[in-house]
Amino acid sequence: MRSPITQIADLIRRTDSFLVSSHANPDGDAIGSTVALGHMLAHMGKEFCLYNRSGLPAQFDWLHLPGPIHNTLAGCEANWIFVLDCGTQHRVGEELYQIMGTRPMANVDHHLGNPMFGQFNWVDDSYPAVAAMIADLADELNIPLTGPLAEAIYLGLVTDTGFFTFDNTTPAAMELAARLIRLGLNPGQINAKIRNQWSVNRFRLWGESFATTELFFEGQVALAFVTQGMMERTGTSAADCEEIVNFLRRLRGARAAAILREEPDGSYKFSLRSSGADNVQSVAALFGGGGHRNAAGGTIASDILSAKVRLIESLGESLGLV
Ligand SMILES: [Mn+2]
Repeated sequence: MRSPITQIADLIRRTDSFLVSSHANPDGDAIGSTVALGHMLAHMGKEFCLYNRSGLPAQFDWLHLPGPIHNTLAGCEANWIFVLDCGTQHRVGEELYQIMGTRPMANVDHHLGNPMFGQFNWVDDSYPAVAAMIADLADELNIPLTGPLAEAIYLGLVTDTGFFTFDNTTPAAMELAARLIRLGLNPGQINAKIRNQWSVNRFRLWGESFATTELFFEGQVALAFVTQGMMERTGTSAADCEEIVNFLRRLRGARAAAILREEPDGSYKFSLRSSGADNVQSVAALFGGGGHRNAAGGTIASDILSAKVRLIESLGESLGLV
């Protein structure tokens, strides 16, 4: 039995054109792995189309792209579809989801509970980031990890490990970073590009959201929320809410942090964070969501009050606090 990485390298060698995609509202790993695979396909002279339902968010506009990131599939022809960093297939957005049956698909992911929705599935939750999987694929294809390819891989690696602070900061993650630096990547320069991207509007939104912080179970669970009204008032969007939950987890004594974000339809998306053995993925799964043991999320279709109650009760039970 050949390893998944050998099989996927063979698939790339014998195929002419690709659609490379990831989840809507992309984070650094979604965009980084998309762009990195694009650079590799360009290096190999392949035809490809990069796609994200949300396009390229402004905070990533410093990336050197191998081609445009389309936010529509019009004109994107491809023999194979790559879906990167998607724990479930519907995260790619409606347009791509609708055509998923029409072409073979490679599912490359590191989320627990990925339902293996591709014709080809390379799913390995021991990887800290899909970008690290793409780096191994580059090695398999003898493509050097330098220049814009290295920057895209580093972006995915640092964002998914919380800049090497989460439990998924494995020796392999550090070794990959060391290799990229050894091959010429400048860590000070690229970290400034990745991190110093905030608008003053985002600061104002965060101020409003932090002001909603509540503690439960004697401070062991922290919860804050963001409403559509807050985003409208501050001129921000859902993308500006990312990371709030990571800061909430900094509260001393909090074992789990939760943020609820109102969607345009009035439902609430939630993100959960924990550390060590405290499993929030199992809580997210109760609401049909998913993710990793210490970082997970999903959607609750109810108003803020009942969404809060249901989430807090589930977290309390899961952490053995009730
Ligand atoms: Mn990821």
